[in-house]
Amino acid sequence: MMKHAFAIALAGGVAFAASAQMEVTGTAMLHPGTNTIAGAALNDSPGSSDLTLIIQVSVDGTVVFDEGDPIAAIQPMATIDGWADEGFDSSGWTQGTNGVGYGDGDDNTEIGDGDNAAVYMLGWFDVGASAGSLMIGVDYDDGCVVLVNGMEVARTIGADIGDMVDFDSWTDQGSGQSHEASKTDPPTYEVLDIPVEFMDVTAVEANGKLATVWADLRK
Ligand SMILES: [Ca+2]
Ligand SMILES: [Ca+2]
Ligand SMILES: [Ca+2]
Repeated sequence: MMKHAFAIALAGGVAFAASAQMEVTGTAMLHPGTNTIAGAALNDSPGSSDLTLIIQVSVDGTVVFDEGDPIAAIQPMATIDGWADEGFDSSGWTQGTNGVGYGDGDDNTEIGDGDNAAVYMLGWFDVGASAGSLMIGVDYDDGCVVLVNGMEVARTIGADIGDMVDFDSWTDQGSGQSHEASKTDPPTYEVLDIPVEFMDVTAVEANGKLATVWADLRK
């Protein structure tokens, strides 16, 4: 029910908040078929009483991933290589629904605690024969990093997150960063307009092609 209610609100152009504490950090490499959205929910410092990450994805103005959609989640206790990549095996993770965290009564999948910095969430959305725009909305406490098909596209500003988000990426390691989730129903998202590069390849061959493209860009 919540999902449908929000779709209507979205069509009316409400329930959006301009991004206040987020920045775009990369280009989304989209392809036809199933694409992977990954989010790291990050606490500010040990003992934090709450954690939240809810993600919404819109492609060409249509919501394709929303609160309540299936996700896999984990509270990482060590580095997990490639956790945000397409095809990553998350079958051993908690299977739940978007979003994740604990405290404040705003988490569909309750996971995590104040002794640990991060909770990872993996979800999936379908793209058709083309994709020109990608809007990603996040409602979060205290910080987050968002990746599409394994590449980072957005993160919280002014936080002490390293170059690569990791299991111990507390957002306040001196910066003082903290941020409250909206706790509204439906969520109030901070929305980011993510640059898109569309590759007309099938999901089966996408992994290798995307890796090749990004390796070239980094030269
Ligand atoms: Ca917190
Ligand atoms: Ca929460
Ligand atoms: Ca808080």
